[in-house]
Amino acid sequence: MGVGVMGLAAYARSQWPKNPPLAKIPPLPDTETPDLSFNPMELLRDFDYGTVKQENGRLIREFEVTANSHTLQLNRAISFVTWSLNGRVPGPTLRAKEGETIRIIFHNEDGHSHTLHFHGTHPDEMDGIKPVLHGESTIYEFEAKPYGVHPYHCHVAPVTRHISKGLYGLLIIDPPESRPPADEMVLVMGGYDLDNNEKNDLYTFNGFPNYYRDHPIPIYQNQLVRLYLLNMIEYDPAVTFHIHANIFQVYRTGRSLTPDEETDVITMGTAERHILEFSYSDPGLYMFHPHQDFIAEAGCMGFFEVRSHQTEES
Ligand SMILES: [Cu+2]
Repeated sequence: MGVGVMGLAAYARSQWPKNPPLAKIPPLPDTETPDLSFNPMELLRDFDYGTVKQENGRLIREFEVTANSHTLQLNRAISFVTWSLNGRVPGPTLRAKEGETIRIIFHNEDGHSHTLHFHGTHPDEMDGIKPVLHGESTIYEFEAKPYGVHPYHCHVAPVTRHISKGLYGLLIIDPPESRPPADEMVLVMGGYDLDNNEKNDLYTFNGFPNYYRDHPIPIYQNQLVRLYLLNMIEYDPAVTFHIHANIFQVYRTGRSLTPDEETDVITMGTAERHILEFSYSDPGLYMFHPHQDFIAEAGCMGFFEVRSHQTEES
């Protein structure tokens, strides 16, 4: 296509409407919590589109991801040394368009060796299984395909430990024709094994136990929500995800443009991910959580706060 004429910045803009496309986002509540290293309310709708570059006539969408250690105050009593990516757990939600060349520059500033292994398709040398030592960097470069929702994670043994300490995130590859407008957000389910006994002690959506229980996610009544949902809980072979008082459409692995099923509870093994779509017709507070209630009660719990436009605008 005529990118040279169009200009790179214009090209990059033309690839996506502002996220979330055309959806109206409620004002975020005041979630000032100085003890938090990152804000899960912002992380929820934070998509990293990288930087578009042109090299020898090729367009490359480039991302930078840095691994490090990061102490998170998980609740009033418990702080825990995580392994983070760009200072957060989960790592950044990378986003590209199917068919683009993407380049991920990975820096390892942590004391242990780590990698980034991407799901999706790519040549073996880009598979992210060769450890990147402390202080070193590597480049993963491949064509973004197929469209869908793909997890990435560290693949250094013991992988369960490297994942459960926080080294994971999502790569969203958008289909050639964008999905319809929606309030788009990411929820990643994770577990923390605090005492190294290969059992999870706390569970989370987006890094902090019970964050969205204590700070419900504002959404608008009658507006489509598109949820990119990933299960990265290690040690428990599978969990479910359930939303209250509603039914959602499931696009399994994000690999279709029409729903595969509708339900209100979906079972997901470790690394399984889907797109769920729904909207609420009545304002109120609605819970979401895995239906393994011991997991929900150990931190994997949240609420949607459904607001009416009228209330908001009056
Ligand atoms: Cu690792």
